[in-house]
Amino acid sequence: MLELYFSPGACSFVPHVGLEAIKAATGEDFKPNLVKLHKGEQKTPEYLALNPNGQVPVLVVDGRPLIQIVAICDYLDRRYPKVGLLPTESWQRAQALSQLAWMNNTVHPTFTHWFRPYEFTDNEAAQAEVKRFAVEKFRKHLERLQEWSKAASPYWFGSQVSFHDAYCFTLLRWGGYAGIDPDSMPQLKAYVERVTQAPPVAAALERERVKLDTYKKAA
Ligand SMILES: N[C@@H](CCC(=O)N[C@@H](CS)C(=O)NCC(=O)O)C(=O)O
Repeated sequence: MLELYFSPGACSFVPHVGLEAIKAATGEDFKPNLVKLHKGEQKTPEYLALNPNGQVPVLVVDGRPLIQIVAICDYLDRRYPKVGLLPTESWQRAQALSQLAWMNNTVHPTFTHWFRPYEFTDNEAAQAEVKRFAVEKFRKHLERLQEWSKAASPYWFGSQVSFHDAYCFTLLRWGGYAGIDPDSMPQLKAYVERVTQAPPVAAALERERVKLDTYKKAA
């Protein structure tokens, strides 16, 4: 039995899409467990017993918790190899995990510097500077994703939508909150819009009730 602890719009969208793809391809269902991050549900003793980092996502497999997106994605792909979530050839697979790791350990934390600058310094003036600096770095990371996304046909790995597609959606969507106009990345935006049409992504979006467009144009 598989369970996913997730929060709408958070990085847990990445395994959420993977689980929907597995459900569509194999019929194996999962139990979605909503975690309200804004209410601090990720810091309760019960939740910390699942993930001592107090974060989503957590994948629970027959009662055993697995944390960290890269590990969760690797596990799901190995458990359901026929779904084709990650390449099987050794070099291509290593490259795929390298890209996923970079999204998770670099692009994502750069956004966290903008979103939660108080996690990095308790000096309020320094927090404003951290935010300013982070958003420019984040834009550069999105530009690299845009370059990579040009090879997506129609998705990152071809016909099967996967984790990388879901991460690109999440990161471009977060950029809107930070004031990055998705129209300034037209190829990345067109690719991500295509991704939202894939049935596993549409199913996860419907459950999370989130939309790509978070950018507020200046009046
Ligand atoms: N490296 C972690 C990142 C997880 C993460 O940053 N989760 C965020 C949501 S995107 C979270 O739960 N934040 C709530 C908090 O830190 O209180 C992973 O791959 O699981």
